[in-house]
Amino acid sequence: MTPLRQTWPDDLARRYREKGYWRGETFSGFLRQRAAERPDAIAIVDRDRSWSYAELLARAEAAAAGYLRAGLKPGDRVVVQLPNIAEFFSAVFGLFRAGMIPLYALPAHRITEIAHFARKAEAVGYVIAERHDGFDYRDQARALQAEVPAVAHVVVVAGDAAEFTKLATERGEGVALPPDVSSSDVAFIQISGGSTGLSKLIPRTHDDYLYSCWASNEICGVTAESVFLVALPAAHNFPMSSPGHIGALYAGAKVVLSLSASPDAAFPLIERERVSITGLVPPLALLWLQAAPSKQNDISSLQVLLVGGAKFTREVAKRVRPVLGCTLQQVFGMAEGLVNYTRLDDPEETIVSTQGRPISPDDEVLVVDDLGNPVPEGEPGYLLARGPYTIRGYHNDPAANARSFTSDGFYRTGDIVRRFPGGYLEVQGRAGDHINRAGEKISAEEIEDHLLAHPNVFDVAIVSIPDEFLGERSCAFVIAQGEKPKGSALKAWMRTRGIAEFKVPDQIVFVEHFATTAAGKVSRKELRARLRAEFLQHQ
Ligand code: OOB
Repeated sequence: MTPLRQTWPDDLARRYREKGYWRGETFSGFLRQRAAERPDAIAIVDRDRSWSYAELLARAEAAAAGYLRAGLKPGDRVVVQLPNIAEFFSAVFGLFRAGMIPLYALPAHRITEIAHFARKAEAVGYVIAERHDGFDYRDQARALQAEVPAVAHVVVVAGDAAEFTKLATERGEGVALPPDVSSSDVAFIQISGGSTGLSKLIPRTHDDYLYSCWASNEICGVTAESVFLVALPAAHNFPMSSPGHIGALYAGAKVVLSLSASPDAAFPLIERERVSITGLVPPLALLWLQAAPSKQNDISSLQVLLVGGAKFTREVAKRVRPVLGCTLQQVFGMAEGLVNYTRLDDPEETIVSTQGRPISPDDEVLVVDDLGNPVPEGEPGYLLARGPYTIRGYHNDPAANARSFTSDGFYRTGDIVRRFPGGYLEVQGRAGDHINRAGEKISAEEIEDHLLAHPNVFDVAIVSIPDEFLGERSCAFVIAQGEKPKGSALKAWMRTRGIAEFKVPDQIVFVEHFATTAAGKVSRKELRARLRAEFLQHQ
C-alpha cells in the first residue's frame, strides 16, 4: 500500500507546535474528552433522535469494534458515502477510534467517481446507508466490488444491509480497541475540486485539521452554547471545518442535521432547535433571502450565517443582515487548507465586499503574476498559500504535486485574487478550467473525456457560463460526427456514465468546428476561453 502521509518541514512543524496551533490531539481523543466533560450534553440531533456526547462516544466505540470484528484493520482506508444522518458521526468516529482512515465522498457521487476514489486510496471498505434520495447505495456497493474487488468490506449504517455488514451499535465482547494514533498521522482524506482531470486525494492530519476547526470557532464565536446546523452535505470540507460540525463538536456544542438545505427543511429546524450558526453556498443563501419574508418560522436565534464555496455577490450579501437578522461571515476556503473569513466585528463594507482574511497569523499568502513575482497590493494575481493547515502534497500523485505546489511548498490555489490592507482578499476568478457550479467544482477536462467516449462526438470543449442563480453553469460545445445526437440524448447518455448529476452539462451547443490559429491548433485552455467569450458576446 502506498503510505499515506502529510508532513511539513521539521522547523515549521516545530514552530506550529510551539505556537500552540498543533495541540497533539486526535479526533477520537477530543471526543472522549468531551464525553467525559459533558456526558449528557446533546451532541447530535437528527430529526426526532438526539444523541448525547456519552452516547456518541459509546456508538463510535461500538462501531470501531464492529469494523475490527468484520476484518478491517487499523490503517485501512474506507470510502464513506453518507447523507446527513446521525450515523455519519458514529460511523466516522468509529473509524477514527479503530485507527482507520475515512475518505469522504459526497452522496451525489456515482460509481465512476467512487471507483476512482477507492482505487486511488487503495480502499478496502465502503460505508453507506441503504438509500438516500431514492438511490440504493447497496447497488452501488455491488458495482464497486465488481470493479474494485479489493473493497472487501461494505458496512451499511442505516436501513436494510442485505448481504453486507450492519454498523455495530453494541460494543460486544472480545475485541480490544487499538491505542490512539499519533496526532501527526493522517486522520482522513478529502477530495479536491481541482481543475485538471479526476479528483485528487487530500490527506489531512489530526493536528492540522483540528487547528483549523478550533481557530475557526474563535473567529466565528462558536462555544459550548452554540447550535450548529449542518445544511450542506456533512462530508464537504466547508460544513465540516468552517467551523463546521467538527468545530462544533470540538467546542462541545450541539450539531443539528438537515437532509436538505431548502428553507422548508431548514427554517423549522432553526426554530425548533434554536440554531445559532450555519453555513450555505451562495445560491442557497439567495433562496433563504427570498423565502424568509414569507415564512412564519421564528429564525431569530440565528446569529451567524457563513457563506462560501463560491463568490457571494456584494448586492446579495448586503441583504443578509436586514432580511435574516444575523451577521454574515464570508468564507473563502479550500479542502487543501487555507481558509479566510470576514470577522464578526468587521465594518459592514468589508463583510459584504471581501472574502475575508486567513485564519492564522502563520498563514503565508502570496499574490503573484505569471512569472511568480508578487504583484502590488490591490492588483489581481494568482493566490499561493502555505501554513499550519495547508497541505504539502496530494496523495500518490507526483504529476499533480509538481503542478500544484511550488518548490518551496506553497500550494497554487488556482484562484485569482486581489489583496487589500489587513490581508483581506477579494476573489476575482480562477486560473484553471473548472466550473464552480453553486459551490460544486467540475473539472472541464473530466467531463470532456466522458463526452469524447460518445461515438457521435468528434470533439468537445466544456466552458463555464455565468448563471444568475448558480453563479456558473456548464456549457458543452460539441462537434458531432456521423449522426448528430440531440442535446437531450447526450445529457441522458452522460447520466449513464456513473457520475454525479451536477457534472452533467447544463447546456449543449453544437458547432461545426473550433477556431485554429495559423500556427495550428489552439490550446484547450485558449479554446475554452474563446468559446466562452464568443458565447457571451452573442447573449
Ligand atoms: C470550498 O472548498 P473546495 O475545495 O470545494 O473548493 C475550493 C475553491 C477555491 O479554490 C475557490 O475557487 C472556490 O472554491 N471558493 C470560493 C469561495 N470559497 C471557495 N470562491 C469565491 N468566493 C468564496 N467565498 O469550497 C470551501 C472549503 C472550506 C470553506 C469554504 C469553502
